[in-house]
Amino acid sequence: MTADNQVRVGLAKGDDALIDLTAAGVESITSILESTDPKQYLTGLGEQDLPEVARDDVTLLSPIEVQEVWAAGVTYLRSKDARMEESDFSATAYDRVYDAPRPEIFFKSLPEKVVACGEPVGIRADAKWNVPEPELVLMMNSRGDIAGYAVGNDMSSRDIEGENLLYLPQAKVYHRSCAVGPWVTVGASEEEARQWEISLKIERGGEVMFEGSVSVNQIKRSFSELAEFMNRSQVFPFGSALLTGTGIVPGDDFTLEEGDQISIHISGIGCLINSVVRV
Ligand code: DO4
Ligand code: MG
Repeated sequence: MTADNQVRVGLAKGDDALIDLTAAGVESITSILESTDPKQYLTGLGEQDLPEVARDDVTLLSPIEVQEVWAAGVTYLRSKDARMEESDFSATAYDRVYDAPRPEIFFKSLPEKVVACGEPVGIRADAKWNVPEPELVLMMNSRGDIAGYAVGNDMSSRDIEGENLLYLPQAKVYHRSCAVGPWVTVGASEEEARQWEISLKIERGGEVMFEGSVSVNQIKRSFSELAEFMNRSQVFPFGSALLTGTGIVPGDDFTLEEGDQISIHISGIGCLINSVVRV
């Protein structure tokens, strides 16, 4: 969004500038993801003589425009182990789904509720144990093809999920519980994306409270498998976004507090930064 509140579609040019694709008639990120070859389409647009704007002069909105947001779970060993430990009586559910042919996939957010880079994410007022879940996001088009990638945060209330697995929607879906940003990266194959590193840093009053990282390659399931299940018996007329699960879980003594800053970096994409607010 520009300084005068106009919503426009931009293509990154280096680290400091954006090419104004709206000037070329591009109406949405969704339309780019719907094209047959988003990378080729953007390369062609990048070669046109279009106006540019400094990155510092715009506010990045979430790249989720009209897509339903879903999330896969227990796709990394670390997530399975942490959840089995926190769980009261449903520990075996995680073990079973980790090894089952069908992945866990759950609804996470309506598009208009997704938080952008720079906006606060929420921790529930009635939860005592809250963590961010840094996850690679598959941006799929209406044909179910993976057309791009983004950085996601599947905010979770561990005490609510741990008390009873039937409380999962409350642990996962609440005000400001999902962030996606800072933009969409196109053109990477699954093989390339699996070489990326996801890292998480949580700061409180300038002090680092937690740092961790995981290779995307540690994900148990293939992206095509997740995309196939996501689109089974489903119709997504505008495409969809799928968070692919977390492989980083802070130690059991850690919970987020209001005012914390969460930075999630994925090496092939960029950094999603959000502060924390109690909701
Ligand atoms: O099984 C509950 C949620 C799992 C999840 O969100 C994850 O593994 O990232
Ligand atoms: Mg998750």
